[in-house]
Amino acid sequence: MEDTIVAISTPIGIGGLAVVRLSGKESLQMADAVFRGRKGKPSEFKTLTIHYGVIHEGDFFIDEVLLSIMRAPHSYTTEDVVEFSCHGGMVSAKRILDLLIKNGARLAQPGEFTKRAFLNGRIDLTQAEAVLDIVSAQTEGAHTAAVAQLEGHLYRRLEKLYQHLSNALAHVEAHIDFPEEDITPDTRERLAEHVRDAIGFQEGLLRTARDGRVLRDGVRTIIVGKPNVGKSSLLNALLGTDRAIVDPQPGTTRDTIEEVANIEGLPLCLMDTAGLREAGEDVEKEGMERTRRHLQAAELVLLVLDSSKRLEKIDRELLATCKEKPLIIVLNKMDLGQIVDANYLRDLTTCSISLKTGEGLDKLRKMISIHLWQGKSRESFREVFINARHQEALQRSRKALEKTSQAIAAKRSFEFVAADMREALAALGEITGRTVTEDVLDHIFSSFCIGK
Ligand SMILES: Nc1nc2c(ncn2[C@@H]2O[C@H](COP(=O)(O)OP(=O)(O)OP(=O)(O)O)[C@@H](O)[C@H]2O)c(=O)[nH]1
Ligand SMILES: [Mg+2]
Repeated sequence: MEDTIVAISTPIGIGGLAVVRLSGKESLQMADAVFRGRKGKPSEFKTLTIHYGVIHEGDFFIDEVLLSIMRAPHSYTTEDVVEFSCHGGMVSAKRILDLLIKNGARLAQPGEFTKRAFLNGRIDLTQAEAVLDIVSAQTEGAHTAAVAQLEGHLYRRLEKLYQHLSNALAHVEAHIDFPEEDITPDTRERLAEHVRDAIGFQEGLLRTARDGRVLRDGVRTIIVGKPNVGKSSLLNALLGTDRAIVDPQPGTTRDTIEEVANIEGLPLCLMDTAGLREAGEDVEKEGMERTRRHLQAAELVLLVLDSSKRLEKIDRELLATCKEKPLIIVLNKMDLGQIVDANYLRDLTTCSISLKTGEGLDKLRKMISIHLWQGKSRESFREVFINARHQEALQRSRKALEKTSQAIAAKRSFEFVAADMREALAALGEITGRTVTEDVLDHIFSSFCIGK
């Protein structure tokens, strides 16, 4: 990491402030070249201090800034870091960036600051991923979980497991190296127990994958029903905005609308669809086809029925289709009376609401949140939740440990046992970044934005 990197760390657009971040050996000298303050030069400033001044190119004044100095090793990357807080908008930050590049800095790649923090040993890979989770979090739940991961909750659990297994491996290797020493009869037994404990530990982590997906990606939820039953009204009510057009005319929604709603701190990826009816014009048919396709991919279905009317054939058909999915039946328009055939819906999860008066909406939110989070409290957001990459590596590691178990039980030689254990450890090491290839790193950091 010889070169000094620079990037704009705030989104480009109209706003009060923007931040340009510079990291590397030459940061302070480069700041000296472009910054003019009342007293002193950046290379003389103490660490963790802020300084008012201007950025200039020769006699040409570019912008007023506040300079933050973070000297190595106590900085985001552990290198010398200088941050320029300048005016927001499209131009100020860009001109400072260009000026620093002119002075020898290199434009940072996506995620390169965080990658340096990892390569310099300040954080592990799960913490680097947590940074990405924090900036892409859409709800409080996702954010809280990401912050806990950045604090090292997941890292510490994985390290404990890693240490436990590598201690066991050290014993096995000692037996391989000194075969003349007697293997006490309980050696295999104790080893088998250690491996079983480790598998149990892995399974505990693997069980968090589903909730991790809910927090990070949300649950794909589709709103379906006949035309005019109140699907778009439901979307708007759950979002808390007038996103979709609501109209007394049936067939209002033609295109699918997708938005993320926040249900008690959890993200729900909501999709409003065209109303389904039996036959119709070609345009409508296309809408219905699309709805059916989306229905297939959905993880939760909100089927809206008009509770003031009797069920029609299309309602029954929809019920039959949706029953295969996690389903909540929303009996809307309860303000107009309850005529719907309740007996027919007996064994299903239903919720009576009126989107006109707002009655029942809180209860529906609660029902959805129970589906998403099984009624656990908000405290649980701080627990450990693995992501898809962790899950894949953990599954590989568990497989290797199962092989280890079998090798021990079959009384195979310790060489075989050790080989399986090393495989399990290598897969575990990939999660925290102990043993990681350049490809994996590139893959992780390429999904970051520039400036992170
Ligand atoms: N009385 C009453 N009217 C409602 C209620 N919910 C929605 N409506 C009305 O029903 C009509 C249709 O609502 P939408 O939300 O557009 O229904 P939709 O299912 O999206 O309709 P399409 O997009 O045409 O399929 C509108 O006039 C709403 O104001 C309710 O709970 N009670
Ligand atoms: Mg609609």
